[in-house]
Amino acid sequence: MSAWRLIEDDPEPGAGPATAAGGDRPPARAPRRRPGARRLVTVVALALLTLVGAGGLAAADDVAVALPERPEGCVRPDRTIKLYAVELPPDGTQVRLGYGLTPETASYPGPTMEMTEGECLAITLYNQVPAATLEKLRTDPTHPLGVSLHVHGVKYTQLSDGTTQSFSYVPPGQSRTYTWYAKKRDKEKGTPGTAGYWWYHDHVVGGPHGTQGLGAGLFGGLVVRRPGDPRPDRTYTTVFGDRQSINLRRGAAADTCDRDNPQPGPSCLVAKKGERVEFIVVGIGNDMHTFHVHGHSWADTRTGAVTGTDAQTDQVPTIDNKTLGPGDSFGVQIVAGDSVGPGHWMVHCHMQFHSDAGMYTMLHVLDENGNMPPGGEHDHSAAPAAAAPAPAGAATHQHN
Ligand SMILES: [Cu+2]
Repeated sequence: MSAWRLIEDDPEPGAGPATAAGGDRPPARAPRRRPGARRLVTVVALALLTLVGAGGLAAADDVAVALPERPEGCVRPDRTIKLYAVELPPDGTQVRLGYGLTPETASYPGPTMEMTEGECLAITLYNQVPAATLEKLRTDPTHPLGVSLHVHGVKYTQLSDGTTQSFSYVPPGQSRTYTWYAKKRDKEKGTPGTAGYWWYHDHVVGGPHGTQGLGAGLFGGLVVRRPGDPRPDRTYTTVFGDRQSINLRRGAAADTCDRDNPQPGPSCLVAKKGERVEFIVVGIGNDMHTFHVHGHSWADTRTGAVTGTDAQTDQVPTIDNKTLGPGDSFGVQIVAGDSVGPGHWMVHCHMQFHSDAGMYTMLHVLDENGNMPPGGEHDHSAAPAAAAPAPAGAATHQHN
């Protein structure tokens, strides 16, 4: 009875006559056992089940439009964004990919997305990564070539899932529009809102889970706010990953701030004293990490801020270190240099063998005028990843 059973019953090639499901396959989907073809059947079968479940048998002719394009509550997008997936200059032999609001500004992490609860966002993703590059990253020769946009935390329909299993990916040279909906809390149903700190990533490059796309840089942060949430002056996305990496960098490469003219970016965390600095913290890969900032602490609430009486705020822990597993994300807001002043404040994973291997960077807190006071110099020479023996070209960057 189950649609899944239908797929599992599909015989091996040459094992017997084609099932009804097999006979439905378009000829263009050959060879027969190609995973995509099986998935098409799954999608159609699920759509049929959905119709049946909804008492919609009379609408059998409309199977093709059974899946909604947008989540309930999103009548039409409030805003549209163009996003490009491109190949970046390689790091040694390591392929690098990035998302950008323009092809020229692509980076890893990709641009930070910001939404407000109740908002519906349409993002058109243009795949400009050469097919040859995607082929190089492919771990299974039958896996389709493409990139995608898969998001955590907000609502989307299956058409915006960003997987090969649901055909919601983008082949080379093509584009696709994904719709995200930042649902509000529904007090009647008792369902929560989507305000919080999330992330988005590829789910297709290399294999069905996008492991190669993630390792190459196709990820970015998302924050969903509620009206009235405290607004940060600066937002940084820090993605903690395998090989002791922060944003796929480690040791000296994780902190490339120009001492005289620091430009905020993925490898330069800088703020002036008194600015509210927001971190979107994300875990990728296979390892556990912790997020720790020297000299600063925060309330472990959705926004990092506390309001209310002392008795109420005593219910909220104040922390300066938080555990992060693969796929987890959370947000932190601190006031830079609050009561501790300017300086070079370390941001690192507190698993000791990770920090020892270079899993650290710096939050450079300047004074109110944007200068680092005398005496604030710090020593770059202690970068152990550069000092320790390492494979050629692997001294400071993550390599898969
Ligand atoms: Cu770690």
